Amino acid sequence: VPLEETSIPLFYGWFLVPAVQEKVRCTSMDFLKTLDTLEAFKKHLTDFTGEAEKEVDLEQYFSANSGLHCTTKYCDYGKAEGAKEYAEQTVVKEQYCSASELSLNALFVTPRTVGARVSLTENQLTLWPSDAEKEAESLVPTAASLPAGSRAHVTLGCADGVEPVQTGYDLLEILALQQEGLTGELVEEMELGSLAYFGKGRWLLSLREPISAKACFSSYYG
Ligand code: ACK
Repeated sequence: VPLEETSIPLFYGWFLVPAVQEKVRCTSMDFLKTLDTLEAFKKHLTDFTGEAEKEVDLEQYFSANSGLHCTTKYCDYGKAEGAKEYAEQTVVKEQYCSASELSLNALFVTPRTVGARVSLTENQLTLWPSDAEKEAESLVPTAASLPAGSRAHVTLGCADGVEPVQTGYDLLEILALQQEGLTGELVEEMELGSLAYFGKGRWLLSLREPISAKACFSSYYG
């Protein structure tokens, strides 16, 4: 295989610096620990367990993700659509290895994934693939009508047998509901922010204070 064909990574993204990973992981643990003790959560427990009276320990339910990052472009070593074009963009080359502050403004939980929503700056959006939301259309029909960057997230954990790619779909699903005018059922003001329930086990915690996460734009080869 010629070198140039092997030089495209598995994915590009912003990689949180180690100290920030620790902070984000702790915040996420705190949230999960509290969420599964809330009466409102227990009321909708069957979303997670399928059975009425079973309990769930959310910290156990999700396997924590390591190497926290926000994917910009999944390339699959060049096999993904548009991978080569993305890698060749001047902005990608210019910003490669540069530091950036990601703003995490919400945490969300579904029976499949737990993640943090990332709100991208205009400069960060220059690295965002134009078809990232549209690509999710088969799973989230209205995804393409959401603003660019809507899918941006950090996967914090996945349930058994669930792939991390699901986290972005779960986020888009919640945002699509919001776009339709649903605000979610306001459940509770928590220390971290306000918690809303969107049905089918979908929970969104809008953070009172967004987490500013230092990250490096780079790539992962695996
Ligand atoms: O949590 P993530 O954003 O979801 O980070 C991982 C990373 O690439 C390595 O697997 C993401 N990923 C996997 N498949 C896709 C895909 N088809 N489209 C977008 N992102 C993907 C995954």
